Amino acid sequence: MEKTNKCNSSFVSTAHDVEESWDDEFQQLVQTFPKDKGFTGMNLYFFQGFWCPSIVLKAVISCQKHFQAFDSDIIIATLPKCGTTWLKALTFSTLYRNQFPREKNPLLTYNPHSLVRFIDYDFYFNDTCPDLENCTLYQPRLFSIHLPYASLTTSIKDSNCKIVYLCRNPMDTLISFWSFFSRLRGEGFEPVSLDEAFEMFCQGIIQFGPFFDHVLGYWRASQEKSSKILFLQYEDLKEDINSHLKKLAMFLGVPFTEEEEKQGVVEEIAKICSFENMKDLEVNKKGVQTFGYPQETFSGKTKTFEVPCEAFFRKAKMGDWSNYLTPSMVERLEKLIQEKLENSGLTFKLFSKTSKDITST
Ligand code: PAP
Repeated sequence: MEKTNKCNSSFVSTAHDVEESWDDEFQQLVQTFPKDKGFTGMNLYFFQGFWCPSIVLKAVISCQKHFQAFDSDIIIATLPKCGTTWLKALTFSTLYRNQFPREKNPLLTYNPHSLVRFIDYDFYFNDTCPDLENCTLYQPRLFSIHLPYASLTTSIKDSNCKIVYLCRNPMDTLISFWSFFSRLRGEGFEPVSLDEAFEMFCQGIIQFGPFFDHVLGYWRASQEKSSKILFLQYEDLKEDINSHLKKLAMFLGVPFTEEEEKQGVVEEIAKICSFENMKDLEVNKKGVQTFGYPQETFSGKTKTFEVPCEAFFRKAKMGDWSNYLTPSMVERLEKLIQEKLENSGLTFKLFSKTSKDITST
């Protein structure tokens, strides 16, 4: 196992500060929610059937009260560590491709999290009711969210806005989660063992989890409303990015023209958004991503937190879990996958040397 490098981030300490800043009324409300430390160093509160990280609990409640979706909006929905950064890059580059010169894709100079902002972690982080009419640089508005389907605002569910959902097999998601937060916990926080993280993951105690509830919520909704929700899997994108980019463009209502296909636009977007390209960009090697939308429009309330951009680019390998999980962990998780996905029609590709792909029974 490689040595875990610690990197400085204000993620975990900001979560503690946010909790300290809650007023009495909110503290009282929160006391009614079950609470768990989770394995990331941030308190999780069980709220509306999912584990909400304390850092965004208030923002989530504000967003549920006030966010108004437009019919033209596009919303990227994911569980953390399932490929959010990649999907942001792909969707941004596809949707807005005719709004900037081909050789000047903003992804070359900005981290995808700056170009596609989170509704909860950014816009509602400092403001209970921000003006989001013209909050994005390009049109239509493109947002990102980690909330489970059941907790989306009714305006997202009932309007004609579109949702692109990306999931990833649970074993790689767990390892990515654990590695990310092992790096970000930083000074003053005890490292969490993989055993502990594994146990909590199996019990469903992860940010915005349980994992299977999140995935199945969007899976079932996408089965019912296929023109509203595009359900994608990380492993499928890894296996054939070009055909999935075409599918994405079609879903977004901006299909690639024959001329664009001839000119290699699809391959160009795939290449710019590839892990190999993105992790080597100066901005992603040296930059720091600030969440909490620190723009001037929200001046006066500028609580933000930072994550070094390089933390979003680790290995991007399918089946990396086989370098970490013990055979008994694998057996337990395989059983859980079978149990949870039974009769759902959903399957995960696990990609390991030892384990077969899991299919639902
Ligand atoms: P986030 O929730 O913190 O935004 P997210 O982007 O969802 O993280 O997931 C990070 C994972 O996507 C990392 O996986 P790993 O830990 O197994 O390596 C990261 O390496 C991977 N990733 C980031 N960018 C890309 C990309 N362009 N293509 C494929 N995978 C990527």
